[in-house]
Amino acid sequence: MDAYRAALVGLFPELASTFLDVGVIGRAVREGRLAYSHFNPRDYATDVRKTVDDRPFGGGPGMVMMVEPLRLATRDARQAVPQGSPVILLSPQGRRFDQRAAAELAGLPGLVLIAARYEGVDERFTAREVDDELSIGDYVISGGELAAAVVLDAVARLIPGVLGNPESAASESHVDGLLDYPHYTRPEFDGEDQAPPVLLSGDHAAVAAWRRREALGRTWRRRAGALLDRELSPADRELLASYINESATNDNGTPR
Ligand code: 9D3
Repeated sequence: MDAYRAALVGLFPELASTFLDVGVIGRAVREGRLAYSHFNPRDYATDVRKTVDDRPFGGGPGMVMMVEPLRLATRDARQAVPQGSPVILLSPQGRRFDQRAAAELAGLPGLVLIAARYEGVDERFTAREVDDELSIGDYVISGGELAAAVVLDAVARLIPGVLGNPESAASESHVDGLLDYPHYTRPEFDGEDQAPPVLLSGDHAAVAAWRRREALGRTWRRRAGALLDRELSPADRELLASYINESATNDNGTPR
């Protein structure tokens, strides 16, 4: 299988590498399933000072990334990825990145990720060179590198063979729109609390039902609306009804 190829464009190459060279993604890189390279606009600046930013036309705070160093870096980055790889700008104005977007990107042969600093990039660059803009959420971070690492990490996990166990990719939280169930490990009693007895019962069907019920219940409680968008099976409906009913009554079964 050919490696999934990512090219990162940005001023701080070491930032993304910190995350991509360790853990399961690091192993994928070492095993040749994921290849990534970096293109620094600073290396393409044409003046002796290596300038990559300038003041915004029209005035206002901050600086804007100039077209030319970005364009030259991005054109080299394109050459480093297969035909059909999209050029994506990480931007607070982008459409929201989620598990569905990760799956779509993982179905392509590669991608170019552009990380900006300062207030953003000259719109003429975006208009001519960028296929899509993605945001990782509605909060402000200091630049696109962290967002690029988030996107590439989420995408890389979905490349075949990256997660040792194919079941892991399928059961990943959010893949089926539900939050994960709670996890417990030894000791059974931690000095304060007991682990749920059902998990120690050896009854695999009961464990599966308990976990499904917890996943449905947490999603209902923590992600209002997420369950409205989906059709629940009769079994799931029953599990969720039991969770909701239990959360509305005390241990005597009387309403709270
Ligand atoms: C005052 C306007 N700000 C835009 C909301 C300025 C600004 C803040 C932070 C401009 C750029 C940035 C740097 N952020 C990113 O490059 C970024 C980002 C983010 O801040 N949040 C969520 N997703 C992303 S993707 C790239």
